[in-house]
Amino acid sequence: MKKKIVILPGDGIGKEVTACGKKILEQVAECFGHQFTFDYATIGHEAIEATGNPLPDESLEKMKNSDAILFGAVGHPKYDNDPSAKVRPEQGLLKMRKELGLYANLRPIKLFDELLAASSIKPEILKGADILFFRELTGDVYFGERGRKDQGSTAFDTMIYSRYEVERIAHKAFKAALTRGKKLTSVDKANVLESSRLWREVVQEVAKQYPDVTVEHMFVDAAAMKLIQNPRSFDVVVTGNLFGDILTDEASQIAGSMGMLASASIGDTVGLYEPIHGSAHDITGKGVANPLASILSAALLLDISFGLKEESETVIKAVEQTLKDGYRTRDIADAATPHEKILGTEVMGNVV
Ligand code: GGG
Repeated sequence: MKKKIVILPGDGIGKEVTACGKKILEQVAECFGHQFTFDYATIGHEAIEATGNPLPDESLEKMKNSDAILFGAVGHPKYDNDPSAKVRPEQGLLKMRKELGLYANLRPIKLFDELLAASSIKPEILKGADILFFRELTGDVYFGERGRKDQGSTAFDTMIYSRYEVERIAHKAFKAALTRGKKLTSVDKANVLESSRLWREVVQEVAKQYPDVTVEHMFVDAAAMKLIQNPRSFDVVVTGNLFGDILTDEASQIAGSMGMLASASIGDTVGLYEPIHGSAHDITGKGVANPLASILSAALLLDISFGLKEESETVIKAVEQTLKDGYRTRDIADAATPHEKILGTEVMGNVV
């Protein structure tokens, strides 16, 4: 198979982990006789420094003309302490999602048995937890009208959803539920928010087309609690952009670390694959970042964008074996991990 992949390392540890994800794709191409060609593009802080634009047109063009995108992360601490900054790295990420029509963000929350001890949640509550989140990605407060009034002393962001936006992600989530445990939890805040009342109404309508799927509706505050209290009660979860962003970071504790969670952003065109973690400038350049989320993102890419199920499974099994052999990056090590088995980013990637 011949495919063009755009590598979009971005900022901070994005560069370090994406190098490992790319290496895995090269290995897969070599072992299975595929021809993958790679091209690089810029985004985020790096792109602002070079061009003044967090998502240069050239990057977008390369992505539009590719078969899949492997992305790292965006962000830089200088913007965190400068709320007045007009141009920010995250704008590149939002623009990319909108321009490429990437409305469905799949975030599998899978706990490898070997990491039971790395989680802060009790093993007996956790064992066997396996959740697939669908986070809506191109609506909500991220894209609603925002601004300041009263001479800047009042700020507002608008939470906005249209029927078609809810419908299309609901269909994706229901279809996934049919291939798994046939249970779907839709998370909203319909007791308070009008946009959530529309969300619930539309999910209820779509549900009629999937009579084999059991549906429950849950308020986001209750879902946040239940995720930690009884993670095994969830199968597929569908929710909006903001709630999904927050809940999946929380759910990373089920998998042991943010460094373990991969994601796929899909829509009607090219697919984009990235770890859910950000640029983590506190550890950038130290060579300690966990590359497994990027490697598992590469596995999702092989499966979803290229339909290469065996290749994807092989990558996941390699990650599993690495963990079985006791190798850890420091975010997933525990008190029992021998010092010599705690590896840096590059070596961990090479072991996989
Ligand atoms: N790899 C994910 C990433 O770069 N996250 C940084 C970020 O700004 N995320 C906001 C979002 O996902 O909406």
